[in-house]
Amino acid sequence: MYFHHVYPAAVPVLKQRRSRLQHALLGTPAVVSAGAPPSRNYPANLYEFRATSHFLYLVGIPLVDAVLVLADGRAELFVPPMAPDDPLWHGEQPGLDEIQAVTGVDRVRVLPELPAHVATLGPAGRLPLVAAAQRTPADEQLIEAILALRLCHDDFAVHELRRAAAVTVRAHAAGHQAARSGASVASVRAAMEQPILEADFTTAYSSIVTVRGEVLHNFARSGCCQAGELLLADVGAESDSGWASDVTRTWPVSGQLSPSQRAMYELVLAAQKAAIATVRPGIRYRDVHRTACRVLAAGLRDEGLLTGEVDSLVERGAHALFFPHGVGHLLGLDVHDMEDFGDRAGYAPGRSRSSQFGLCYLRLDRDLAPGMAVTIEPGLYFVPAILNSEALTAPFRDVLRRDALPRFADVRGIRIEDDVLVTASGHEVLTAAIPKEVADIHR
Ligand SMILES: [Mn+2]
Repeated sequence: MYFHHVYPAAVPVLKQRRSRLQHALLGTPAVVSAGAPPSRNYPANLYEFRATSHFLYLVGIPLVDAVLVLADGRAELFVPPMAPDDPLWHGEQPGLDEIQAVTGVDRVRVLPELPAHVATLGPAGRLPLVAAAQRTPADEQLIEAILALRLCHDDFAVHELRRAAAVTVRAHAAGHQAARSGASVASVRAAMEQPILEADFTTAYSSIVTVRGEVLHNFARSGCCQAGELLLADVGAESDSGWASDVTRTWPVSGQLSPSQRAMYELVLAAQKAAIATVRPGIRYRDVHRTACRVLAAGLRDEGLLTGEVDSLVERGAHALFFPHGVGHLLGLDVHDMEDFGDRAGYAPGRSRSSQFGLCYLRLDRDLAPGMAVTIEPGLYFVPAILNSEALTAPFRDVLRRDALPRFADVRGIRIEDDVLVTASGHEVLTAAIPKEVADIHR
């Protein structure tokens, strides 16, 4: 039971979040657990602790094994009792009164008192989610209330997203510097994560740093950057209060894009800018995705990789041969915010995923509203697993120009990703300070 990050300024925010949640729950109690770090093979060696996002949202600090109980308009926090040798191993521990002061809860108690307290309450909603088969109406009510609360970020959350973005700017500047011919891929990753660690932040997800960008989730970091290759870096910081950023850039190792790389890079950039330009309150996110798809399909046709009419190519999903994923997702305390709720976070009631290849990987289809944060991350990839697949390419035999593929052999994968906040009048790119124009990624 210990913590080292304290945000006294956040207490009114935390109180407001808890009271808004209780208001939405209409008297149904809620029990929200922080969780505990998993061990690495034996109990004394633990992975770094990261409290559950719902707990962080409501309590503000990561308290191992703690449980928040909201009931009858009160917030009570249950924490593990201090072990006699805790100060020996972990230093002086905060007292219950100190935890109460920094979280603003009504009362802090020790964990052994939790069962008796919960027994006095009616059926409570529980988080983290229990298995679907065990879910009660109170659990469902809590999911809906949390969703309504966390979809649109309050000012403090936006402040934290900006802090995460600011450190991510430094990480990408370091990465662009380090991505040179002969540098190991691992050293580029190290250069990018250094500013994140220096800020006492962590990465919001496992960094993807690779010269094989066509492997979408490539966590292998072996090998060296060679002149002529593109280095794709998908690296985002998580602030010390748990808020995420998620940014991808693609750089030419030599400092100059080849003509084929430049054509594809400019196309991805155009698609990204067009998609970002549509972000405003009320727009349906699937239409943001479609905007990117249309730009990409038109460009792929102009470059001789596809033939046919753009609307038809997009309708049929031909662009997905080269852009197989969705244009982005919700961003918040989780890099894919609230995906612990599955598609209930990303998909509005009554909407569900398409079965069409490409569109089936779209993680978000809500009408955007002020305070939502999303990523916009189109890409173009030459994926053997797609282009060599009879099942995936057969429907497009009439529009896919295989004869043009060899010209783009040095492209592999390009993605450009920024974090975008929906504002009352439109949008703000939180990560706009990270260069992406061709002139700025060249050196
Ligand atoms: Mn992303």
